[in-house]
Amino acid sequence: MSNDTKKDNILIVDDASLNIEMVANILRKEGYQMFFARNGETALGLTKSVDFDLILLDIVMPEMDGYKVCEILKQNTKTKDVPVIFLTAKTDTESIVKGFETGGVDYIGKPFNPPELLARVKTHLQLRHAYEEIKLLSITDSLTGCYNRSSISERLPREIQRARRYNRSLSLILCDIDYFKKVNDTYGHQAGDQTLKKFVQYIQGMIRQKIDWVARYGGEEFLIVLPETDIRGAHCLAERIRIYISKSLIQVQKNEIRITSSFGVTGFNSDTPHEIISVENIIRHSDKYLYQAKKEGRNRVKTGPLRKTREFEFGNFKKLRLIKRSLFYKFWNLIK
Ligand code: GH3
Ligand code: MG
Repeated sequence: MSNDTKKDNILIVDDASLNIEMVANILRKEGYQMFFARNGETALGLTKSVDFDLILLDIVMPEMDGYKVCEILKQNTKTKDVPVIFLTAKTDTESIVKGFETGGVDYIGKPFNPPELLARVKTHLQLRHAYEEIKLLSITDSLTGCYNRSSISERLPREIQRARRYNRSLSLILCDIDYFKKVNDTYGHQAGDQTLKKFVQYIQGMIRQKIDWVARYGGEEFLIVLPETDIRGAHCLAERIRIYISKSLIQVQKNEIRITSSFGVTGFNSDTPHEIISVENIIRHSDKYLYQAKKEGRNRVKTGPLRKTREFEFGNFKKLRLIKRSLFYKFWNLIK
């Protein structure tokens, strides 16, 4: 099982109810949550409402055989990673190879050998959970637990495309902790890390679970994506987060750290011309508004709509400051 609270969901598909019963009897003792289907269509229907961890699939069934069911499962994003083990009396090489080719991970020969069936099921569940963990790690920021930068490029285009296609609104908040360098300098890097973690926890606690999401954009810069939200709503949320953060005392060891943060908010709705809705434009605008918030004194929210922009109008606010800094050092070296 993946953890103590969640039972693994196993789907058993076989047109012979006796076979279903035999498999269920073998697996029942392990405490799995079991679901049954007597044909491919019912099985595919069940996958729409239940998240399965493993599917045991008979090959020879009337109408839709197991190969076909497996092919359909592998074409669907929701089910493509669910391991399928074929239950089959056909153990000739050709049938076995065909099973692997359609996306099966293993096969169990009929008549069933209970210890073997159980061992194969357990092994594939373990592999499935290891795979899920690796997948999760690859999209998560290890320090704060929110999405990492690379998952922005994976998720954001999809999110924007969906909103654009269905004429829905979507907003983006880019936020950055003010004078964060001072936190590190005053309390140490570890305290800085704890502060970052807390900052994300506060944000996570204020957004809609499973709809909105947060990703680490850079060091102490985070992106909040708000589907189905216009910029007025996003502005209100950013303002609420800003106030909450500025009033909170972050307890790290014996220190109480107070921080403020700045926010750049933008987004689009059904009235926004489609040609200006793009990942680059929306990020560029949130960056521009964040830059304004910083320039006007920090600890504030700056919001504006998406506009048609020319490339040179905006730069990344971090980059601009780095350029400023390096120019300063060059100048300093000259006059030294
Ligand atoms: P501003 O108000 O202009 O944003 O000032 P700032 O000091 O927050 O910005 P600056 O870009 O000058 O410094 C950001 C600092 O964030 C410097 C960097 O060491 C720190 N930082 C980035 N990532 C991490 C991290 O993972 N942990 C810790 N502790 N510090 C980090
Ligand atoms: Mg900062």
